[in-house]
Amino acid sequence: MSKFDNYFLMKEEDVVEYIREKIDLYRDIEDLKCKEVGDGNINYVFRVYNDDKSIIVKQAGEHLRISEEMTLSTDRGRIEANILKIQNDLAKGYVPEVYLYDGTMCALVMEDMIGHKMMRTGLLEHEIYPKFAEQISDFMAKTLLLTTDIVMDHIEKKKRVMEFTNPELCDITEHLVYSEPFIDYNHRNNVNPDIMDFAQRELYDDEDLHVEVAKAKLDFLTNAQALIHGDLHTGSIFINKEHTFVFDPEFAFYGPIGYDVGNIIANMFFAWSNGDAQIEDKNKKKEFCDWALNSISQILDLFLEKFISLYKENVSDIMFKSDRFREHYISTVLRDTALVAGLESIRRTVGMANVKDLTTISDREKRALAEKRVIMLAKKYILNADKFKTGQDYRDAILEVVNMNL
Ligand code: SR1
Ligand code: MG
Repeated sequence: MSKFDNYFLMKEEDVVEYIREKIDLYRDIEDLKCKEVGDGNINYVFRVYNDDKSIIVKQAGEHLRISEEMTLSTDRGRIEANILKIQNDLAKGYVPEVYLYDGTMCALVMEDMIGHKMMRTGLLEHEIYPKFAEQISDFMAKTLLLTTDIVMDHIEKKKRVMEFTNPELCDITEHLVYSEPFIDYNHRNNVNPDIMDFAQRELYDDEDLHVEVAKAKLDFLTNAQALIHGDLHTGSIFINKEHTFVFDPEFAFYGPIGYDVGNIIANMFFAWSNGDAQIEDKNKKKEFCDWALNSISQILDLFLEKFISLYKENVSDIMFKSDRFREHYISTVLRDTALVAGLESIRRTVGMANVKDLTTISDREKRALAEKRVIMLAKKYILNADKFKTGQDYRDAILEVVNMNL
């Protein structure tokens, strides 16, 4: 009999005992300490460590951290453990290694990403990551294209779709990303009062926008295109100047490729907005904002280049080998990318789960301006999604919005 034979939500002292019991390498270590280090909306993340070693335990609670009223099945850790193993096979070195998934305690034990910092935290300190565009585009091209019907045996792919059916986490996204920011039916949007009238006019009252969002929502519900991360924002990345780790894929399921790519693009513009509003030194501001803007266009262009080359090397279905079909397929991925870049931008500005990049802008007027720009840019992405085909298209749209009188 063990204390860990039945589920309970662990405290720091329990986690030390848990690691000693479950991980051989830690069994006899006396001086282990533990600290809860999670700052996400959903789970509890513990670091167990001494001077030589450290390891991470992520435990799913029945209630979400962001809201005691929201509950979720604790099975989400299984999905996370399984996708991390697949992603490590497809894109070696970009995800932490999984040591154990314990379905009873709903705990995932994994590699500590030592020497890396949560990317959003680093971006809020206006750190620059020169290798990010290259590495994240590599990660996305490999993990996304190689899990599609273009490459996989179709029977194996359907088994994967079943394994990664993730209804409760998708339900969160369907409400928080694809619905509530446009119609606040659950009354849990967080809109900065300084932009309330603007949000009313540009988001709640814009029927054309609602129709495009509805089309995108149906695509999210039905397009089982690739095994996507499902929540690929800068809080799901640990990074340093040399290396990028992607983690926290509990929202993973078979969905549109553009969902991951669009999330990254939107979040890099949040970083730009924070730098533009918060950095006082002119040269430093230019350096950081230029890097963030260049990263957006490079991520898109590098992703496209890598995706096309992987497609040509790995396409397996005879009907998908034609150049004209490939071009059509990629144009749908690019359209979805722009749509999701818009949706993520809007929901992180006015929805339930805001981002610190915007909420920590200290000057009220600057914050309102940043939020209005994000919304106007997002509407461009959504209402003209077919036009966003290259990094330059994103760069042009951003510069247009930055020069608007809002
Ligand atoms: C209720 S959870 C809110 C958000 O946090 C997660 O990271 C996802 O982005 C989700 O939408
Ligand atoms: Mg998360």
